Amino acid sequence: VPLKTTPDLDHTVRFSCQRTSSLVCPNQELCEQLDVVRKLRELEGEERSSLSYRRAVASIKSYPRQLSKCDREEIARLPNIGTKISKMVLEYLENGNINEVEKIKASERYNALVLFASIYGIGPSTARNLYARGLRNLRDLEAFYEVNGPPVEGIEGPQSVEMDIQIALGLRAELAIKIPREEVELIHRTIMNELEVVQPGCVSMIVGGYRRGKSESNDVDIVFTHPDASKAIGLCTKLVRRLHEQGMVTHVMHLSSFHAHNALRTTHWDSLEKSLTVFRPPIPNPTRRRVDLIFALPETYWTAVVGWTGSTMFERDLRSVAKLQGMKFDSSGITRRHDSTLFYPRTEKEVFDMFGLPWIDPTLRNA
Ligand code: TTP
Ligand code: MN
Ligand code: MN
Ligand code: MN
Repeated sequence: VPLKTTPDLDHTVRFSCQRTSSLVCPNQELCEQLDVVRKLRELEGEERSSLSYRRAVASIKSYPRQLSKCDREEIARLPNIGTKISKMVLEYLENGNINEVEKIKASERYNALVLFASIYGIGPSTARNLYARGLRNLRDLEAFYEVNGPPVEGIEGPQSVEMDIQIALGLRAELAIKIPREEVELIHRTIMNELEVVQPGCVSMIVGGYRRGKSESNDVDIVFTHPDASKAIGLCTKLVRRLHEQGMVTHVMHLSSFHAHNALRTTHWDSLEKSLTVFRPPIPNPTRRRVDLIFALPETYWTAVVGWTGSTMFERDLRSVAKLQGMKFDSSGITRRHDSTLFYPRTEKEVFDMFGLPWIDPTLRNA
């Protein structure tokens, strides 16, 4: 029986993990406009400013009705919106656009940085460096990284960030095509069938944007575990090898195994075993897809599910709420800071209960 989100959650609470945020909100276009500024600030490396916009957008996302220019008081009551951004909100409500946003969207620098950073492996600072070297478009990028066609297949994993970028750039046109829900489900079933061969009895869940209700995804995110911990360790590598042998995984962008991170927490696996892959569905005329495979030990399954369902903003605020309570939340578990006690919730709801948060349905975590 699906759990029901607490009705009428207060939209003025501080953290997005305490509120509901639907996929599309009544003030969608306003959110998209402000998000342009957020994105520019992020690309320019202005972390604090970018976070202010991210928080403001998230606040508006939770507002239940369409705002109008008469709603000054309502806007003032929204959390995380200061003078500057509230002026922009009013400008939008009065004119239907925001001057600063129009200027950003028209700028060559912004468009080039957005394009560069859309390639896996290129972050904001690399994007700025490329721009400073005079690069402006895809052809410039391909020439710079010496990409002329699809990358050589193999699952050894890239030896350098440059190789990651070469793979992502070589497959850019294909990987830019969005994945409809039915295909996400088909890919999940296909992978589970192969996993059953490698290790019978695994359980899994499709997470990420799909679970938040997106009609089209940029990739497929799947969290796996096996009820028997001894059978869960090392599975990721085995599965990826099997999928490669079957001609389904053509590239691995990143592979990491379980590893103890902090000497103080030697019993705890800080990092989940995961593989970020390029997957070729076994269908006629396949389009290659990005598929993220995340393996959790059984006790960390539910924190992995919550951590990989997102959204990024929801996760960030979940970590903030945990921190205020002297706890640390991440996908691989919950830790009490003062004595490093580990907590392993046995359901997804228990993760929320642990922090005194109301249950928020995955489709309402689109902060
Ligand atoms: P993504 O797959 O990057 O994003 P998404 O599924 O929300 O949307 P789409 O793929 O359609 O663009 O990340 C999935 C979730 O996993 C994200 O919401 C937060 C979490 N996550 C991490 O915890 N760590 C990471 O390094 C990444 C990339 C994501
Ligand atoms: Mn995703
Ligand atoms: Mn993404
Ligand atoms: Mn992903």
